[in-house]
Amino acid sequence: MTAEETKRVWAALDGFKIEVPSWGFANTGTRFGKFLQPAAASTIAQKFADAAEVNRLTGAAPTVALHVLWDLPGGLADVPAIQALEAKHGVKAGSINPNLFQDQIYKFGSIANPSAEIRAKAVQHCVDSVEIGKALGSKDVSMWVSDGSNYPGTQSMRRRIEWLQDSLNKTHAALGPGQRMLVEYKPFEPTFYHTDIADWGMARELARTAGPQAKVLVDTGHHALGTNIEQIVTWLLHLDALGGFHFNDRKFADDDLTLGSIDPYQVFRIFHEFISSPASSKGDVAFMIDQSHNMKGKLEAMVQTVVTAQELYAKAALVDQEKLAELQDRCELVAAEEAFRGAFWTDVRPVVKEWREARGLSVDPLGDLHAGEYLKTITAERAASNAGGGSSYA
Ligand code: PSV
Ligand code: MN
Ligand code: MN
Repeated sequence: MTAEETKRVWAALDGFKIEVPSWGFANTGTRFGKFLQPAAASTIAQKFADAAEVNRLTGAAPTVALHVLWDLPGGLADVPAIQALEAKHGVKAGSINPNLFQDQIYKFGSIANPSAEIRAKAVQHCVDSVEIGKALGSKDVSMWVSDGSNYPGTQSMRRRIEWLQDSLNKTHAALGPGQRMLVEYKPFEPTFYHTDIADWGMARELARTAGPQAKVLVDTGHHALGTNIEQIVTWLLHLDALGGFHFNDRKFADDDLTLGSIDPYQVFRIFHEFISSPASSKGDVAFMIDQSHNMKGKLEAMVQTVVTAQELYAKAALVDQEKLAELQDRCELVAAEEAFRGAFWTDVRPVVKEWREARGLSVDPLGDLHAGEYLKTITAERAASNAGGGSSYA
């Protein structure tokens, strides 16, 4: 690796931050049940402590995404407790995630429900989430709207567009000056016939009509298989409409597996589109993790994902943009492809290690997690409360 390349990778790593989700430290399951882990976090205090350990080991995860219903069940009244945890652990609250899918009233939808009364309740929850964000000084409210329908003809997709727009406009109107509303999309699940915000075009249009502080959130697991996600990312960057990512990996659907476990080349390609776009369009894009698969140890999985993200970002930073552009212009296909994936094939682990050393970080985050006291301590402390055993069928 040349000195210039090393410099580029170090600069990229210095600027690379990725948010961890509070729910990624907790026991989660599938439709079929939960397999409990002895070290999984149950309380928000435990989730903050785990997030702080990930940040200590990697130096790249200074914020933790919060899910309102799970982490602040008391709403605004819970803010002082969160602030105390921020002060104690040195990691900050990140994006605020309203919960629009769990309450019984949301059986037929939340902010796009045919009932004006239920829509109003859902919007109030979103506005409350905005207020929590304001109180915590956190920038993003991430809107994952699970609304949709399961059978053709049972709902008016057209009228639901109007309800969605109205609800998102109201939420946007509540935002403070530094805040943003991120609109996430997903083609399926929990509903299977139609989803109200099914793709990036719908999310972009809803964000555009809601106002200038609304942007699109791309979750890598929320696409049909084969979709060219990096092209969507490029379009959103071009439109100055990209607000952030939920990174994870999947084989089939929204599997929420650890980043790069199935297709690291795709993550590299996404990072490359980000890195190679003009500074003006990518100034404010939030990198977040949305993973919650339940087989790997939660903390190990999170450290593994952050480390993988750093390594893939370093690889993307290695691409010689000038050279690549010249080869593309001359349509030298094989040379261009090799210049591109040559960066992907490069083993960046030594240079990332050097960077970790120079920054006073752990040079082997996963190894240190295993060797250190933290994981042992929380495993012993939490084992009893995690020993209940999940039901076979949820
Ligand atoms: C459900 O699909 C989901 O995974 C969405 O991606 C949200 O971002 C996440 O849950 C948290 O609500
Ligand atoms: Mn997501
Ligand atoms: Mn998802």
